[in-house]
Amino acid sequence: MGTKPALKKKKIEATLILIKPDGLAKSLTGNILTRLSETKLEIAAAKCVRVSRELAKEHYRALRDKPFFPELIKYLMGKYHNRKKVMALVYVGEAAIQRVRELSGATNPEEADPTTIRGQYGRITTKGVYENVIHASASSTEAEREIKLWFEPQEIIFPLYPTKTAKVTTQKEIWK
Ligand code: DAT
Ligand code: MG
Repeated sequence: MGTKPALKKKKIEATLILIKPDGLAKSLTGNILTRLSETKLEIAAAKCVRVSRELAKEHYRALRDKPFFPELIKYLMGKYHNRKKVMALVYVGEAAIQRVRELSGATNPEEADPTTIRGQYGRITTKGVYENVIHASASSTEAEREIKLWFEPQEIIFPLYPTKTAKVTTQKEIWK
Protein backbone atom coordinates (compact mmCIF):
# COMPACT_ATOMS: atom_id res chain seq x y z
CA MET A 1 0.00 0.00 0.00
CA GLY A 2 1.14 3.60 0.54
CA THR A 3 0.13 6.96 -0.84
CA LYS A 4 0.81 9.01 -3.93
CA PRO A 5 2.52 12.42 -3.70
CA ALA A 6 0.45 15.60 -3.53
CA LEU A 7 3.04 17.91 -5.13
CA LYS A 8 1.92 17.17 -8.67
CA LYS A 9 0.41 20.51 -9.64
CA LYS A 10 3.00 22.70 -11.33
CA LYS A 11 4.88 25.07 -9.03
CA ILE A 12 3.15 23.73 -5.91
CA GLU A 13 6.02 23.29 -3.49
CA ALA A 14 6.57 22.36 0.13
CA THR A 15 9.21 24.03 2.29
CA LEU A 16 10.59 23.40 5.77
CA ILE A 17 10.68 26.30 8.19
CA LEU A 18 12.34 26.23 11.59
CA ILE A 19 11.80 28.94 14.17
CA LYS A 20 15.21 28.69 15.81
CA PRO A 21 15.86 28.83 19.59
CA ASP A 22 16.52 32.60 19.57
CA GLY A 23 13.13 33.17 17.92
CA LEU A 24 11.43 31.16 20.68
CA ALA A 25 13.51 32.73 23.49
CA LYS A 26 12.65 36.22 22.22
CA SER A 27 8.94 35.33 22.10
CA LEU A 28 8.83 35.95 18.36
CA THR A 29 6.72 32.94 17.34
CA GLY A 30 3.55 34.99 16.84
CA ASN A 31 5.34 37.74 14.94
CA ILE A 32 7.09 35.26 12.65
CA LEU A 33 3.89 33.30 11.94
CA THR A 34 2.12 36.59 11.18
CA ARG A 35 4.85 37.53 8.71
CA LEU A 36 4.66 34.06 7.14
CA SER A 37 0.88 34.39 6.76
CA GLU A 38 1.55 37.25 4.30
CA THR A 39 2.56 34.55 1.82
CA LYS A 40 -0.95 33.01 1.90
CA LEU A 41 0.71 29.60 1.89
CA GLU A 42 -0.93 26.71 3.74
CA ILE A 43 0.50 25.21 6.93
CA ALA A 44 0.70 21.45 6.38
CA ALA A 45 2.51 20.48 9.61
CA ALA A 46 3.75 22.07 12.83
CA LYS A 47 5.41 20.88 16.04
CA CYS A 48 7.96 21.76 18.72
CA VAL A 49 11.11 19.66 18.64
CA ARG A 50 13.90 19.20 21.18
CA VAL A 51 16.93 19.08 18.89
CA SER A 52 19.49 16.34 19.48
CA ARG A 53 23.11 16.77 18.35
CA GLU A 54 22.51 14.08 15.70
CA LEU A 55 19.48 15.91 14.27
CA ALA A 56 21.28 19.27 14.22
CA LYS A 57 24.34 17.76 12.51
CA GLU A 58 22.19 15.96 9.95
CA HIS A 59 20.17 19.10 9.23
CA TYR A 60 23.32 21.17 8.56
CA ARG A 61 25.46 18.33 7.18
CA ALA A 62 26.30 20.26 3.99
CA LEU A 63 28.15 22.77 6.18
CA ARG A 64 30.11 20.25 8.27
CA ASP A 65 33.50 21.48 7.01
CA LYS A 66 32.83 25.16 7.76
CA PRO A 67 34.74 26.78 10.65
CA PHE A 68 31.46 27.92 12.26
CA PHE A 69 29.88 24.42 12.20
CA PRO A 70 30.36 23.59 15.95
CA GLU A 71 28.74 26.90 17.01
CA LEU A 72 25.96 26.44 14.45
CA ILE A 73 25.11 23.03 15.92
CA LYS A 74 25.13 24.42 19.48
CA TYR A 75 22.89 27.28 18.36
CA LEU A 76 20.31 24.98 16.73
CA MET A 77 20.34 22.75 19.83
CA GLY A 78 19.42 25.79 21.93
CA LYS A 79 22.66 25.82 23.92
CA TYR A 80 22.90 29.63 23.69
CA HIS A 81 19.30 30.22 24.79
CA ASN A 82 16.96 29.18 27.56
CA ARG A 83 14.62 27.42 25.14
CA LYS A 84 16.08 24.08 24.10
CA LYS A 85 13.66 23.61 21.24
CA VAL A 86 12.72 24.77 17.78
CA MET A 87 9.34 25.00 16.11
CA ALA A 88 9.27 23.04 12.85
CA LEU A 89 6.68 23.80 10.17
CA VAL A 90 5.90 22.72 6.64
CA TYR A 91 4.32 25.34 4.37
CA VAL A 92 2.84 24.36 1.02
CA GLY A 93 1.74 26.39 -1.99
CA GLU A 94 2.74 28.03 -5.24
CA ALA A 95 6.45 28.88 -5.33
CA ALA A 96 6.55 28.29 -1.57
CA ILE A 97 10.34 27.89 -1.40
CA GLN A 98 11.26 31.17 -3.06
CA ARG A 99 8.50 33.14 -1.37
CA VAL A 100 9.53 32.04 2.12
CA ARG A 101 13.21 32.62 1.33
CA GLU A 102 12.43 36.16 0.17
CA LEU A 103 10.42 36.88 3.29
CA SER A 104 13.22 35.38 5.45
CA GLY A 105 15.96 37.59 4.01
CA ALA A 106 19.70 37.12 3.61
CA THR A 107 21.65 34.54 5.65
CA ASN A 108 23.69 37.27 7.36
CA PRO A 109 21.11 39.13 9.47
CA GLU A 110 23.17 42.35 9.31
CA GLU A 111 22.97 42.24 5.51
CA ALA A 112 19.33 41.17 5.35
CA ASP A 113 16.82 43.75 4.15
CA PRO A 114 15.42 45.33 7.33
CA THR A 115 11.84 44.49 6.31
CA THR A 116 12.58 40.74 6.17
CA ILE A 117 12.22 38.39 9.15
CA ARG A 118 15.99 38.06 9.58
CA GLY A 119 16.49 41.80 9.00
CA GLN A 120 13.85 42.61 11.63
CA TYR A 121 14.79 40.11 14.31
CA GLY A 122 18.26 38.66 13.63
CA ARG A 123 21.67 39.60 15.05
CA ILE A 124 25.27 38.44 14.98
CA THR A 125 26.65 37.60 18.41
CA THR A 126 30.08 38.73 19.60
CA LYS A 127 31.17 35.09 19.03
CA GLY A 128 30.18 35.49 15.37
CA VAL A 129 27.10 33.26 15.46
CA TYR A 130 24.44 34.32 12.96
CA GLU A 131 21.31 34.31 15.12
CA ASN A 132 18.96 34.65 12.17
CA VAL A 133 15.79 33.34 13.93
CA ILE A 134 14.50 31.21 11.07
CA HIS A 135 15.51 28.43 8.72
CA ALA A 136 13.87 28.06 5.32
CA SER A 137 14.65 25.41 2.69
CA ALA A 138 16.61 26.77 -0.28
CA SER A 139 15.58 24.33 -3.07
CA SER A 140 13.06 21.56 -3.67
CA THR A 141 15.76 18.90 -3.22
CA GLU A 142 16.74 20.46 0.10
CA ALA A 143 13.09 20.85 1.14
CA GLU A 144 12.34 17.17 0.49
CA ARG A 145 15.40 16.01 2.42
CA GLU A 146 14.67 18.35 5.33
CA ILE A 147 10.92 17.64 5.55
CA LYS A 148 11.67 13.90 5.61
CA LEU A 149 14.30 14.49 8.31
CA TRP A 150 12.01 16.51 10.62
CA PHE A 151 8.62 14.92 10.01
CA GLU A 152 7.08 11.49 9.66
CA PRO A 153 4.49 11.07 6.89
CA GLN A 154 1.53 10.89 9.30
CA GLU A 155 2.50 14.21 10.93
CA ILE A 156 1.83 16.08 7.69
CA ILE A 157 -1.80 16.90 6.95
CA PHE A 158 -1.66 15.55 3.38
CA PRO A 159 0.78 13.22 1.61
CA LEU A 160 3.64 15.21 0.05
CA TYR A 161 5.98 12.46 -1.06
CA PRO A 162 5.44 8.77 -1.88
CA THR A 163 5.21 6.52 1.15
CA LYS A 164 5.29 2.78 1.76
CA THR A 165 3.92 0.65 4.53
CA ALA A 166 6.48 -1.06 6.73
CA LYS A 167 6.18 -3.08 9.89
CA VAL A 168 8.24 -1.46 12.64
CA THR A 169 8.85 -3.13 15.97
CA THR A 170 10.70 -0.48 17.98
CA GLN A 171 9.49 0.39 21.52
CA LYS A 172 7.91 3.77 22.01
CA GLU A 173 6.32 5.78 24.79
CA ILE A 174 2.52 5.91 24.72
CA TRP A 175 -0.14 7.53 26.95
CA LYS A 176 -0.87 5.57 30.12
P1 DAT B 1 20.64 29.89 4.95
O1 DAT B 1 20.24 29.66 6.39
O2 DAT B 1 20.31 31.29 4.50
O3 DAT B 1 20.09 28.84 4.03
P2 DAT B 1 23.23 28.57 4.77
O4 DAT B 1 22.45 27.33 4.45
O5 DAT B 1 24.35 28.94 3.89
O6 DAT B 1 22.24 29.82 4.88
O7 DAT B 1 23.81 28.44 6.26
C1 DAT B 1 23.07 27.83 7.28
C2 DAT B 1 23.27 28.61 8.56
O8 DAT B 1 24.65 28.64 8.90
C3 DAT B 1 22.84 30.07 8.47
O9 DAT B 1 21.47 30.24 8.70
C4 DAT B 1 23.69 30.71 9.52
C5 DAT B 1 24.97 29.90 9.50
N1 DAT B 1 26.01 30.57 8.71
C6 DAT B 1 26.11 30.59 7.35
N2 DAT B 1 27.20 31.28 6.97
C7 DAT B 1 27.80 31.70 8.12
C8 DAT B 1 28.97 32.47 8.40
N3 DAT B 1 29.76 32.94 7.42
N4 DAT B 1 29.27 32.72 9.70
C9 DAT B 1 28.49 32.25 10.70
N5 DAT B 1 27.37 31.51 10.50
C10 DAT B 1 27.03 31.25 9.23
MG1 MG C 1 20.52 26.85 3.89
